[in-house]
Amino acid sequence: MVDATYTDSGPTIVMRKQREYDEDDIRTRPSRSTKPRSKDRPQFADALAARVITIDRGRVTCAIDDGREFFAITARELGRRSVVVGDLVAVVGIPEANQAREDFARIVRIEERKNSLRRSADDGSERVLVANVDYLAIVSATSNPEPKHGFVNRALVAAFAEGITPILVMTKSDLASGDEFLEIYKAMNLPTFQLRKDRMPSDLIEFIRGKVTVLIGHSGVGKSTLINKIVKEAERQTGEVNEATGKGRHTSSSAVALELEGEGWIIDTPGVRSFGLSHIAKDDVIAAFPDCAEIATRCPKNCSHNESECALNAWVGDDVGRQGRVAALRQILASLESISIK
Ligand SMILES: Nc1nc2c(ncn2[C@@H]2O[C@H](COP(=O)(O)OP(=O)(O)OP(=O)(O)O)[C@@H](O)[C@H]2O)c(=O)[nH]1
Ligand SMILES: [Mg+2]
Ligand SMILES: [Zn+2]
Repeated sequence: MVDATYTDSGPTIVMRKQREYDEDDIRTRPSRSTKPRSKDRPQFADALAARVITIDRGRVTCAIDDGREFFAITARELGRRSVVVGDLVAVVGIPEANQAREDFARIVRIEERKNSLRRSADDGSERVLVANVDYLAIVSATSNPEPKHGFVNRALVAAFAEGITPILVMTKSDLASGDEFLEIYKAMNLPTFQLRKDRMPSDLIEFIRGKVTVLIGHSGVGKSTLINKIVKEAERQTGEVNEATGKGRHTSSSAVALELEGEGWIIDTPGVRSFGLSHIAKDDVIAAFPDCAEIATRCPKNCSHNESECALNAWVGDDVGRQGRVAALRQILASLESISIK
């Protein structure tokens, strides 16, 4: 069993004598002596609801409603199940404020996830980035680094597949206009925000209030810069974009959930290099375009939806709105295909 002490310069992990923790290890619960344990009492009836707000090199930090944050380990009972940022959990043994953190709180239950944002790696493995989000903010910069449709499209698919509402966020509007890049998404009527760091993102703040929003995007697009404007005490580190390569420096190294003023959460994530989707099927994408999906039921079997026999062709006709949506659908399907080919 590993124990840890905490100093200003970070945790010092010390190996202690081999033993398992049990409930008696939790010395931080004052009600212990007044509430005798009964065999009939459901296990962990006194567990509190918490949210996983960050995981840094395996170290899990949770928060509870009163604002307290603390380190936690997953209880033995959970076996190999692991938590991700955004998980809602039940914990026991939460340290009191100002108490030495010599024991970890224990996560005794992971609540069922309403969704989880996942991406697949080249080796076919799947990684859950975050769980239980309402909005996926897909962040691109107008330039430095250049915006990429492939990335936005794949992120859109990932959001649709999990029933998460995507938001398009374009940063660095002071450097160039994002209009041209955003044109193809117009017909999808997605919430779209064009921002610059010298202005307050008031509309976005208003929009995400009370919700859980995760920002994803390439390194250097300005996710942490944006979060610092939205959450006053965030103090997220930001990094210059490399002038020679136009790429970010992967400044943020782990996902962190920060509480919004009032209600809601915003999650900063490390810049992603790619967004693998081999776990997502074509039908998930089409389902995100309900009107197209209905028409596509008349397509020939195994239609790619980008061929002359495709039923969408006749349906589109001269309707500009339909044209836009089918074009967006086809572009997203193409992005899906280009990376799911093994
Ligand atoms: N001109 C301009 N620069 C910006 C804007 N937003 C962010 N930047 C700059 O872009 C650089 C990268 O910003 P970060 O916030 O670190 O980017 P990030 O997306 O968090 O990057 P990673 O943590 O590496 O994924 C910094 O130098 C910011 O000052 C903006 O609206 N306009
Ligand atoms: Mg960052
Ligand atoms: Zn078709």
